[in-house]
Amino acid sequence: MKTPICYKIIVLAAMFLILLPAVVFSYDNLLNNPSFSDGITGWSLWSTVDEEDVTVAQSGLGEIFYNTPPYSLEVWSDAYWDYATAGAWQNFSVSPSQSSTYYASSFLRSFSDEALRDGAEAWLALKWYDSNGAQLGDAITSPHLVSFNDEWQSFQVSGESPLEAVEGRIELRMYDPGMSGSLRSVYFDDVRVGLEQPTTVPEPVSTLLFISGGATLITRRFSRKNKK
Ligand SMILES: [Ca+2]
Repeated sequence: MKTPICYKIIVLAAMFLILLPAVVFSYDNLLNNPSFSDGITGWSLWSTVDEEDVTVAQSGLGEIFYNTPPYSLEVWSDAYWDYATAGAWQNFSVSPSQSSTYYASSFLRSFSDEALRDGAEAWLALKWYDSNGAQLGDAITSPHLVSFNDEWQSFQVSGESPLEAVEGRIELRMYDPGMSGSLRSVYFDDVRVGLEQPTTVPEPVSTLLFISGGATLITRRFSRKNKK
């Protein structure tokens, strides 16, 4: 016996309702230009020493220099007389008068020929600010990349926003203790800040497969019932 049309409609409506939030959450990112496809738009760059020695710039010289085409962000240093910090930051709005957990992540890569080493390192930092622009508490930091990895590796940090916070800030940081020798550099790409933990975000494709599998089971069950 054929499956009644009303069951098909119910199954399709259920699929739509389940899939909708899954797709929305997958793309939840509070940052502007998180993959540097629009250059450094939306990002503020800083360097504590001369720009000729520490540089922060959009990079897209070739395939290995980005995680997603066509660009990434490069931070490099050859300062040898003094320590330096350099990087990029971007603010994002937080829910007012509400404490929420924010999850931040970025891919980092350091090449062996310009390796982070001997104290030169890179990491992510998450900060909170009140309505007067004053920082609330200490920065929360991700694990540090302290040597070359020669691959795009995801680094993550999460933290709860204080009740008084009106803004959060994600920083992509590099520290160089100041040493002689060849360059130290690190690349950042695909930065994300969101209210959903990246590892638990359902992927649209797998969600679709899961739902279509469930829908097949339901329709089969209905057809079986109708056959009885
Ligand atoms: Ca990119």
